[in-house]
Amino acid sequence: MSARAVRFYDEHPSPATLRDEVLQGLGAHPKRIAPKFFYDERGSRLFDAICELPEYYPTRTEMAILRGCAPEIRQLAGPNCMLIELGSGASRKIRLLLETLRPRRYLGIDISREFLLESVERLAQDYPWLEVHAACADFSRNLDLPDCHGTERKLAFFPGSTIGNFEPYEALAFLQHIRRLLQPDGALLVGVDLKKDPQILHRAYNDNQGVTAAFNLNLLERLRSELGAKLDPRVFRHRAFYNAKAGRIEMHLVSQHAQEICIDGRRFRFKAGESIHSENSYKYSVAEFHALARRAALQPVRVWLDPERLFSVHYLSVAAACPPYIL
Ligand code: AVJ
Repeated sequence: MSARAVRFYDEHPSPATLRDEVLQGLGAHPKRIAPKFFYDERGSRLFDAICELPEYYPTRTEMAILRGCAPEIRQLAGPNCMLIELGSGASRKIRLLLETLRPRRYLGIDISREFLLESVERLAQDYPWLEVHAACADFSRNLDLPDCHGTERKLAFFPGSTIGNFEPYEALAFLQHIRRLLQPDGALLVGVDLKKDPQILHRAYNDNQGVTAAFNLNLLERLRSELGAKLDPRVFRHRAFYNAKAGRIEMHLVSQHAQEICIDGRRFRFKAGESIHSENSYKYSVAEFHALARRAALQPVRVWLDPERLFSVHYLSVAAACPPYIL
């Protein structure tokens, strides 16, 4: 099969979006830039490298959970569904589901255009029986589906604890929105990182090889190459720590000394030690996430954990009652 088999919908945010959001974020107190901007092509590759790190447990743990629960998911979702993947990235996890679920249609949505295209083309080649669609979009802003669905049951897959990037109130709004898309009989399969010993969290975001640091610092390279920002990335350091009160990992780019950076003729002053807050990664207990899901009128049907209780995969359904074929 050729690459033409993929139906592609391009809603990639414009460079103006990046500029507007960055200028706004750097003008705020404290300074911040949203983590979705990590994922240019190099950032997506660095994130892939993070997923292979010994310290970064979420990816392999979620994969192991999915391998175990895929048959049950098939029972819950039934055959011939439409599988929608949010933040599909390298699309490795989805393969576990595709093989067991045998959906009719697949739609991958991601903000990283080249990366998305490459991976969905590989999917189309490897699964010739699958109708493959891809949409390049910022799903944190615009989650309207392209017009590529029929009446089949929709199963959305939101892996990797990307939901942890949202503030809890944003996560709630996001779940409410997904729920509308999945009506009337769809379900959401979502990977959520669990609260745990902060030491384990700390190691996962401060790896020995410095890949996470490179991933964080790549944001500054992006500001230079895409926005023509005048700044010296070497003046910034990666910092990640667990904020126990908020229940989240925070990543920052810390300015080592007082400086000014310049974008589009606008100057942003940094004090020594001042940072750009580049990511939050919220961690949820199972009970906390269930409460959030219920507030979005999503019904927790099943949750799977690994034996060490590092990570969780939730199956949440739109319909309040269990679908008849699993009774
Ligand atoms: C893609 C948001 C799930 O929070 O663990 C990995 C991103 N940042 N290392 C996470 C990330 C630093 C990741 N998510």
